[in-house]
Amino acid sequence: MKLFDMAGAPNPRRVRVFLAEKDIDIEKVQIDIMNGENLKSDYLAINPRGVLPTLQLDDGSIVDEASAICRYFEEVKPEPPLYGESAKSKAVIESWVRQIEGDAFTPTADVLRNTNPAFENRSIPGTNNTAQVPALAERGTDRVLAFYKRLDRHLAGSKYIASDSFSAADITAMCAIDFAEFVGIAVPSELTSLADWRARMALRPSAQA
Ligand SMILES: N[C@@H](CCC(=O)N[C@@H](CS)C(=O)NCC(=O)O)C(=O)O
Repeated sequence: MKLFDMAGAPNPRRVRVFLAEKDIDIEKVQIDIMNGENLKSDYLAINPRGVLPTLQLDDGSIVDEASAICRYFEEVKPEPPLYGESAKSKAVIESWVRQIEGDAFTPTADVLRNTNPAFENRSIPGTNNTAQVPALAERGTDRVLAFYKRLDRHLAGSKYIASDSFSAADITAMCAIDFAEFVGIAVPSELTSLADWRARMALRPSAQA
């Protein structure tokens, strides 16, 4: 089994943090998105979408999408549970993972990919040869900041995002917010519940993954 990964890339990091929390060690193959290695034929033969992360199982089959890969490992090694145990906690964690992907990850990627010259004609991840649309960057920042306000209100008095314990929702949000900061979207100082939660997450050893 191998994980196609790129150190520093935010979606692969979600899987690395998840594996660290589960104490699972697997082979990792580095693919450099910045020099377009993910769009070359060797990698496209593994994942025709040209995106990372990708998990290749021992039978050669592949799983992409960070959350789907994490769910595979949740099944293989259920402890500690990171996608919930009860019907309710599973549903709530899934809901938050999807919200964080849609309201933080995707709009942050829109900011980076529609402004940075390195992503000229690569405004959508993978093999899509798509021109940049600068207006999407402005919309992306607004969407992330609106989400931060909502998340801050939600976190007031809560230790974790989606359940009584640390979950895949916390991992997804930590990676999304660190990515947004890298792109230049800071957490506004008045959002103290979000900042406190973030500081606690950063103390977990898995945050270094
Ligand atoms: N929804 C996907 C997003 C995957 C994605 O966009 N990955 C980025 C790296 S963080 C990528 O592969 N980019 C390829 C490119 O820029 O061409 C997931 O959760 O895995």
